[in-house]
Amino acid sequence: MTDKNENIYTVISTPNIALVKYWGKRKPQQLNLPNNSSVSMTLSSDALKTKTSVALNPNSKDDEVYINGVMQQRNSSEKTNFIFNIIEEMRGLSKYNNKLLVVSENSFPTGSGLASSASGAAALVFALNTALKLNLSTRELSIISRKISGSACRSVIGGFVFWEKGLKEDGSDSYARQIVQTDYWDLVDIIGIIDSNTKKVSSSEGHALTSKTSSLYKERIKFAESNALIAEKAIKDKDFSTLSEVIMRDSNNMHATMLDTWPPIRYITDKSWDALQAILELNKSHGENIAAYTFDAGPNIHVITEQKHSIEVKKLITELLGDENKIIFSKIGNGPTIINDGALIGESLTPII
Ligand code: 2P0
Repeated sequence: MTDKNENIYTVISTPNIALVKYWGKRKPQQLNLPNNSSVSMTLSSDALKTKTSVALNPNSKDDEVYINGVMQQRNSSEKTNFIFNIIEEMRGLSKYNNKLLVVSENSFPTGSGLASSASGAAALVFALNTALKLNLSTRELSIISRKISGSACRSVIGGFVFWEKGLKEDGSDSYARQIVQTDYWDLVDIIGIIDSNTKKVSSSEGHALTSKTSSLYKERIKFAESNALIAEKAIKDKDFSTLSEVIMRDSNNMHATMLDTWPPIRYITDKSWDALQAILELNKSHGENIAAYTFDAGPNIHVITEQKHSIEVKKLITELLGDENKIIFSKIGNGPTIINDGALIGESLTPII
């Protein structure tokens, strides 16, 4: 399909992996304002990506949103409402008064702890910005995408990223900024898929439950805030020894508060733990840290390492999982990319359009 349509704008965006994690929200919770700052690496688009097209749709009665081929109904979930609200908010900033069609597809399972919402929200906000000719700054796009999904505010920027927690109730000082750009340091993320099924407790539920019930959580906020600052410096210094320890301990700490939640939440499985142990053993055998494990709200292991160690790490995780197809290899990415400003639309999207 090669029809040219001047009214279709397509953006490719990617997830990010948090090296220091966001877990728990301050009030007002619907703005996805974090209790602590966090640090991430934006992933490259050859690994995991979301492709989102926005079409100006003047003859339609209503805005239409399709995610992975499924038409989204307003009010069907909190997340869907956020999406429709953001469309309205961004249209309100523009000169365009008619309806929009949004088609979004992930190259990876949604809701499995692989940050599909971060990637999707960043792509949507970028595509709307382009389609509606808003010319918003990266900071403004970060703030808007945060309202759909907190971690999305980090995916609008490439390279290494710091999300300032901010203090204001309106969220105007809670946005992501770049620490250093993509090619500053050649770290990679080797992801071992331990389970790609949808998680039982969504991140949104988890954020709320942990901050409300975990007795360890107050300490977590202080620990994570200090970790974010240490990680930022270690990245600027390319100090893998310091960064790797912060990454592993911050992940441990977040999962400890999850276990301390009532009723308890456990995202990592026995197999995740085996993989964690294998990374500790690997570091021990080298006499220094050459790799750091981290787990998000899911069982899949992310191993951060320098490119020079990536073959050894990949081999280890492949042996552990017994299947090369369960490994996703990602470099650091540049953030959202506009792929066809008014040009062609990809084949996979055409049937729905
Ligand atoms: C993070 N996670 O920093 C942490 C680590 C999961 C564990 O951000 O409710 O999907 O949309 O703001 O962003 C997942 O939470 O939650 C997350 P909402 P989000 O990446």
